[in-house]
Amino acid sequence: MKPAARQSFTKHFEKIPHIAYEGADSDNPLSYRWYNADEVIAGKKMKDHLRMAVCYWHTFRGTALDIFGPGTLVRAWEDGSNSVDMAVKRTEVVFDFITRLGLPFYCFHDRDVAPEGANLTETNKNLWAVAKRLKELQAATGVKLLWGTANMFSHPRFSQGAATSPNADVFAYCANSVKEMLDVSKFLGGENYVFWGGREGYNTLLNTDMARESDHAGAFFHMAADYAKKIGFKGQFLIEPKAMEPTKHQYDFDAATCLAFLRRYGLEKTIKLNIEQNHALLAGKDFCHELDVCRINGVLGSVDANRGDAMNGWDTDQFPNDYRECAQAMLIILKNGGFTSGGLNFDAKVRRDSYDVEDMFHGHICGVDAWARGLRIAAKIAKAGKIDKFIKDRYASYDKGVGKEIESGKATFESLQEYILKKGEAAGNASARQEYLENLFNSYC
Ligand code: XLS
Ligand code: NI
Ligand code: NI
Repeated sequence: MKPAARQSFTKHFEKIPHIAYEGADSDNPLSYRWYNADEVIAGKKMKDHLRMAVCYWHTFRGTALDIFGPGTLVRAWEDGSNSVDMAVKRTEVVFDFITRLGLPFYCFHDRDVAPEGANLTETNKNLWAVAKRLKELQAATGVKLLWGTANMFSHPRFSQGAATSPNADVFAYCANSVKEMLDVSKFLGGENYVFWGGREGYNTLLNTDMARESDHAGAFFHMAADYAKKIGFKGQFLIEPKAMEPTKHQYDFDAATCLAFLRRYGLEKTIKLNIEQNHALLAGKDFCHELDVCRINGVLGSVDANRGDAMNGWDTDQFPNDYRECAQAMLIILKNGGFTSGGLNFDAKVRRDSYDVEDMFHGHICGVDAWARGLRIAAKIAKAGKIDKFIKDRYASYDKGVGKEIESGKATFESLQEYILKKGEAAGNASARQEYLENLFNSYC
């Protein structure tokens, strides 16, 4: 870590050391047991494989309010106002936190960093006032912006959607939001720009013209792409699928649904996907299924690294802790050639009764180590090559004879009928060996 990153901007984390790698046997809960940023694994430093980011909203704007009661997290640095002054002061706490964790990136929505003003002109001005301070802090610490985004779901004006709202003024309002945030993301060197659908969806077809809403969303993305090109913003556009919550039918249900949308509007070369573990669960899919759908379609962009609870149907946004799932995910990411512009963003929050600043650190340390351990395991599995070989061998019948003719496009129904009639019956299937493979996978953990 560069010496500059050791500086403390605030006194709020005085009792917390800079989190260092101490190895698997350490009994210090404020240390990394698996994440050793500069250690080379599978040809690359761990920090460059994982590209981990702190998210501004949960960790610095969340108060843990829920529908049954108000927030419970009282942070000493907050003065209770939602002023620009407070917004600027808060940035120093954020960077103090990130540098103590030694992570290379952060992510934010426009409204996380700066409040709305009395009118839209003032709102835009507020955003730029804070962005200037963020740029100084990035330069002082070396922390970079993984992605920027705009919050187009909290304010009541977005209650019927953003670019898919039936109200054209809301569409225009959102054009301003994304335009400003693209400018800010460029200003801060953001490596990606994320669109999570927010309230883009519907609750009943009795009031919804799905075709028009879909066309409006397609037009919105084209305008965003045109503007990014115009200003020379080089960051990767990402859509973050989510199946439900807040609306019943979210338009970006899952990876496959997003792909169909991108292809319908000719956006498949412009936009990749940001896959969130918890959102995959809400779609009734495995996280790794969603990642692999992206990989085989060339749209694996980035990951919101959190975890949901398989027993309930909402976005619990917990810190990831299942290193075996992280290992399987890392296998897919490695197969994809690793991240390019993307990374792992901890879109996760501490529980409502985890009141202390220490808990913010424990949550992140747990997530960082789960993924770091997953990377170590995945690298071992990839190097051994046994699982890859098993999968390759399973399809060996397509490497020769009739299978090869099918894959090369030479076969027809007639040629195949002639072949199989002569044979009279298909060759017997080999065992798929799931139990053997699950045991083999565990042996690397
Ligand atoms: C909400 C989403 C959101 C996006 C950013 O469920 O996960 O936090 O990541 O808008
Ligand atoms: Ni997310
Ligand atoms: Ni989410």
